Amino acid sequence: MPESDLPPTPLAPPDRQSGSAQPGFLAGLGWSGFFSEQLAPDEAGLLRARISAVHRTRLTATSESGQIRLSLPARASTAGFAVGDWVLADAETHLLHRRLERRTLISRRLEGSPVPQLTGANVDTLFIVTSCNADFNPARLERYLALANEAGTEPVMVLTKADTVDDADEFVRQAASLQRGLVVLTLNARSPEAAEALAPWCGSGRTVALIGSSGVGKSTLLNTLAGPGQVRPQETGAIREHDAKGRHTTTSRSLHAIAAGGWVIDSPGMRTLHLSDSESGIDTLFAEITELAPQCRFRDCTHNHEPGCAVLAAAADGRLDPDRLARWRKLRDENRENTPVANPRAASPAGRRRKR
Ligand SMILES: Nc1nc2c(ncn2[C@@H]2O[C@H](COP(=O)(O)OP(=O)(O)OP(=O)(O)O)[C@@H](O)[C@H]2O)c(=O)[nH]1
Ligand SMILES: [Mg+2]
Ligand SMILES: [Zn+2]
Repeated sequence: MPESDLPPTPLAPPDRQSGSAQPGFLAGLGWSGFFSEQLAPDEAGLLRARISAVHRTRLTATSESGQIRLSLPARASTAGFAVGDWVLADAETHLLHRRLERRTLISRRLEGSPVPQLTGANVDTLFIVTSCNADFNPARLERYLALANEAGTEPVMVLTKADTVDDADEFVRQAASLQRGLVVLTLNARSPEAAEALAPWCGSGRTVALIGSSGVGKSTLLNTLAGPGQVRPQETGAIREHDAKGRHTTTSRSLHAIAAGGWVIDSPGMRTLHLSDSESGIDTLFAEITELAPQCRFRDCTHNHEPGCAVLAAAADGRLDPDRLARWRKLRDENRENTPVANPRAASPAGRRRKR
């Protein structure tokens, strides 16, 4: 990739790119006490920068000096860096010094790859984007929710293309039933009103990441949030009419400033999400099942067949949705299968590694 290939549009509105150190700039970019506490006394003079794009051989970042390309130490790799990471660098040469510990990290294992894919770091809110059309799939949305819960980010369900249906209520009802207390919004991602609806999560210093399948309107939403009069930060692409599938228009992750003062990480459309290392995220997602478990006769009840099982009893008398129970079992089993166990001697299949 050419060296001049910085993200195509300004990462920050012009006044943020002046190069002058403005008061509050770092706080607006998401810096907080969590990060300053990590600084050693001799690191006070280093530049603090936030990664805006991760390429195979280079990192770009936004900082008080505007958008910069970080110089990497000899033989250093960009693997292990995520968009949204805070790093320290030399203020003059922009030589990378180190990455700071993350507040949150959205990551997943990819089948056949030893390195996790990092969707975003230091994210406050995950906008789970789906559309009021054939893309809407409760089982897939539950996977995204488990990912958000596990990462410690607040999930918000954003249903786009509400303008294409007569009535979005059934989509809202189904989405709201997926997790207790879940905020569900319907909107037209192309309309300026979408920015108003999303404003509570988009203020200065806040970071939002967008996930969802291709074609649901993630980049359209980002362009709307960037505000009128801005160069559109991202390309968007039409979907196939017969099955509403997108064409994978966005191909890499990137961090963008938005009009409300916050920051948005846009991502390529996700294909399949296999869960791993997500036990607590799944427990939060299926709170109605998690809460019944202590009433089972056996402490290690699997809720598959045991006598005295409170979960099976609830499913039998209609208090628990049998479809939810079936999907919970599937996710629990998949997560166990994909998650390295804490005690390597207890691991039966070869290749399992210690849980971090
Ligand atoms: N009518 C309508 N069209 C929308 C809405 N949101 C997105 N679109 C259209 O849907 C298509 C796909 O939008 P994109 O923003 O490219 O979707 P994406 O999620 O970024 O897709 P990938 O980059 O491929 O992952 C474009 O033609 C958009 O104009 C909406 O709320 N209403
Ligand atoms: Mg896109
Ligand atoms: Zn049970």
